[in-house]
Amino acid sequence: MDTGDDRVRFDVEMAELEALARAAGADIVGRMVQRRPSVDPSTLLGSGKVSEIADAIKESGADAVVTLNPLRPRQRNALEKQLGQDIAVMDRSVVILDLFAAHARTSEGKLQVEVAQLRHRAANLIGASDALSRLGGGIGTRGPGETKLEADRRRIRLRITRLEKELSVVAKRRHEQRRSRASTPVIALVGYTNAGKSSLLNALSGAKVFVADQPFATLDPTLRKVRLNDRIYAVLADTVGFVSDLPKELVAAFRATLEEVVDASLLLHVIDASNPFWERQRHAVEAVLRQLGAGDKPLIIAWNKIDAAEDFSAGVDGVALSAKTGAGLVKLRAVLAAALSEMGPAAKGRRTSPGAS
Ligand SMILES: Nc1nc2c(ncn2[C@@H]2O[C@H](COP(=O)(O)OP(=O)(O)OP(=O)(O)O)[C@@H](O)[C@H]2O)c(=O)[nH]1
Ligand SMILES: [Mg+2]
Repeated sequence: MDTGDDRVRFDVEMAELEALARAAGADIVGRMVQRRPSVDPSTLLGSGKVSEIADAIKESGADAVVTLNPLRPRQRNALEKQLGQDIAVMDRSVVILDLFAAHARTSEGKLQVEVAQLRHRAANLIGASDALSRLGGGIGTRGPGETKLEADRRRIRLRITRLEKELSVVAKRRHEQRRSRASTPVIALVGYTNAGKSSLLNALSGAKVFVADQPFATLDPTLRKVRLNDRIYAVLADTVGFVSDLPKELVAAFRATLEEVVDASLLLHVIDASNPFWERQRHAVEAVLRQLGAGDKPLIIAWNKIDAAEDFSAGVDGVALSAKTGAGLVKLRAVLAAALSEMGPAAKGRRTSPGAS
């Protein structure tokens, strides 16, 4: 095994986790690494490492611990018990859910995040209840907390059902809107978070969509009509960015928003060519596209940030450009127009009808 590669990958994943936590509002006061041949199934970390963390918490006054590895409910409970109940223990998925909750602006976005958080909580409750019922089984009675857990679970399920009903109303409205602009083909911008999708939308359309050097600046979809040449117009759809291992609850909750992607005539995959790990990011995006059932859609690659990329050569596929300096945008418009005219009327006729999923 190439441990050098592993270390680089680990450093990248840690840096990304820190960026996610910071964007969710956290201050990072320290980091710790444990190298183990295998993960402890009950606490994730070895007991020596846990007491090291407890010391670091005392010293820094931290009130939360974030793990890069996914935490099972049982592991999280054990860690919280050992570190003290006022220390929140969470994994990367929870950080991403928090970040989405902090950034959601529209009522639809907020509803979607709440559904994702509830689903996540329900999954964690099930784990906790398993532990309790095992305890209960041991002494021949039902676990003392079990009834409450069942009630909690029921309450969560009811709330999810209610929220999903509200969301389906919003989704229907969105569907109507889509139908009303069915004569203009839609190009969906997809890409890893922070790749420059919103910047490219702004550069192509003159819009002033929020752009920031932070993950998940965009959560709610934005649509802008752009002129590609004197005959061809398209609607550009800017949506939420992807990351590797996007929590499955989030993908499910954002399915309606991501319908723009599934429904689009053409995908424009924006890759940050200045990022040394663009290849890994590209694969993560392609994995989410497959997860959404959009893996076979016509796709053009926009190699963005070439102003900041050293020695960049795009090769044959895609267009090298910079949303910042405007380099390559003339070529991009021409390539998009050509792709749409090649599709002919099919480019406009790909809208799904209501009821079809
Ligand atoms: N140097 C350089 N920076 C760029 C370019 N395009 C975008 N950026 C910067 O990259 C950062 C992210 O840009 P956004 O447009 O917000 O990226 P996004 O893909 O929409 O990101 P999310 O919505 O957070 O997923 C910002 O700091 C931009 O200023 C470019 O062509 N060159
Ligand atoms: Mg954006």
